[in-house]
Amino acid sequence: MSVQAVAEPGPKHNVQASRQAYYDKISKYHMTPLWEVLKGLVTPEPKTSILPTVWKFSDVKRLILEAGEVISAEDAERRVLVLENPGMPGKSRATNTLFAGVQLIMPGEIADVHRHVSSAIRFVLEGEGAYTAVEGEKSMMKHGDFIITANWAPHDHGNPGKQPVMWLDVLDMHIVNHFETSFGEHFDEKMQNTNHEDGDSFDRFASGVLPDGMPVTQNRSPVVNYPYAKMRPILERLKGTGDIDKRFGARVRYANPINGGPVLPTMGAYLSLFPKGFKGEDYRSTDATIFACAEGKGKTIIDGKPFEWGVNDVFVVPSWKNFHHEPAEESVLFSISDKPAQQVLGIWREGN
Ligand code: 1HN
Repeated sequence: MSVQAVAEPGPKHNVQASRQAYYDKISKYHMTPLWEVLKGLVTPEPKTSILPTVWKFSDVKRLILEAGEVISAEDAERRVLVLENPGMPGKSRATNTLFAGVQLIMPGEIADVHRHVSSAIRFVLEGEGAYTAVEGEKSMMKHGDFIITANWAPHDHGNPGKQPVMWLDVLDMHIVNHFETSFGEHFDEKMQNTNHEDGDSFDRFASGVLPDGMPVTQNRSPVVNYPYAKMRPILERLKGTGDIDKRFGARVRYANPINGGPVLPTMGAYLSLFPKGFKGEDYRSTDATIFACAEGKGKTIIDGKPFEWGVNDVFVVPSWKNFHHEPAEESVLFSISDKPAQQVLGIWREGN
């Protein structure tokens, strides 16, 4: 039996040259070889360009108050300083999926009513006397309040008070834009009619009863404002009974009171209290997370490096980086991420 000789492969450069010629040829037909790009597409672990970053409120406040002198809320439409992750400059991203910014509204100003497909949340930083109007409720904003503006909900802001008011805006805009599903529109009037007073939706939907006959299928919370004054004593109760997670402290999850699910399908948020002396255990998860400090001061060790924070500072922990919190005194941190979106898609993971 004669054995056919196997052709010796040619010199390496010949192989490479002939492959390259082949790649050049197929590129004219808008094709490319998977074997050359596979390692960048399916990585053994999540890869991210997002860098751990802290925005100090002392800087944010000084600079946004300066913006108050160069542009009105009306001219700006929304007077917001975008918190840009230095790992993705020019992309208006705090994380790969979430927009974050700090908004200022000066006494006497209004920010006109509009709506868009992106859902937004506000976490109030400093100042009192301003309101946000969402779906007919005029909600007063106070430090630590967590306010949601769901997909397509008309919203406008105003400040009939005497102080500049600043808050953190987080939007799921980069998720919406990833799907190429962004719509937005303005209204003829500047402000929406509000016939629901401050606190209406919280009392109506988050008091252990629901308006009779209400459908219980809504995938986002009907509550507009989760006031800090109502959340803070709950953290105190958890602390009092020792319900303190080794990683997250005494933590509540902001919930949709209809079904216990997340407040929005795309974004979920928590409020954590860390007692004095708490030293967190390492944790990581695939949802890059934006934190804001409501009370206290301390540091978070991210990927082995310390990031210091104090009241109203905002910081980001990228996807799948180990981190733990080390408060220097009793502290409260708010956090928000795209965890609900990842979970519903079945791609969320955690570890340590
Ligand atoms: C927006 O509508 C608001 O309504 C804030 O206050 C920030 C960032 C991007 C796009 C729309 C608001 C925003 C935004």
